[in-house]
Amino acid sequence: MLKIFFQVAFGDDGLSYKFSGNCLPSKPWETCPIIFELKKCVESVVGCSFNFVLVNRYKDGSDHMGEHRDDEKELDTQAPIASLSFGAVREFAFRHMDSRGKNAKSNIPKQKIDLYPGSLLLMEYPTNKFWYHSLPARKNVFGVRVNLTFRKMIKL
Ligand SMILES: O=C(O)CCC(=O)C(=O)O
Repeated sequence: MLKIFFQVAFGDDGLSYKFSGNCLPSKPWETCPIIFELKKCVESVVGCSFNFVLVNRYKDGSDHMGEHRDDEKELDTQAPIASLSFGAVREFAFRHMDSRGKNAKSNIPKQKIDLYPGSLLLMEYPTNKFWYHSLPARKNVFGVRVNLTFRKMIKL
C-alpha cells in the first residue's frame, strides 16, 4: 500500500495520526518554522484552519502510495484536506468506491491529475467518503517529490 522513503508530521500538541498500522506523533510547529509559514499561507487561501500536516517525501517514481480514503477516525471528515506539492510532477489518481475490484457495481472512470510543484489540491467533504486516491509508481520519474497534506484532526 505504501512505499515512502520518509514521512514526518507536525501539529498541535498531543496529536498523532494512526494509519495502516502506524502511529505518527506530531512534532511541534515551532520545530519547523517554514512548515508553520506554509500552514498559515494555505489556511489563508483555503479559508479553514488546520492543526496537523503529514509530510511525505518520495525519492523518485518507485516511491508511491496505494489506494486509500483518509478515513481514519481521528480526522475531522467535514474539513477539507489541502495537499501542497513540491518537486517532481506526479500523477494523482481517484477511483470511485463502486468501481473497485472484480465485483465493481459501476464503471465510473478513474480520474487522474498531474500534481505540479506549487500546486494545491483540495479534497473537500464528501470526496473521501466515496473516492479512493493514490499516487501510483512511475518508472520515468527520477526526481524527489515532497507532499504536505494539511488536515484537521480531532483529539480522541
Ligand atoms: O503525495 C500525495 O500526493 C498523496 C498523499 C496522500 O494520499 C496522503 O497523504 O494521504
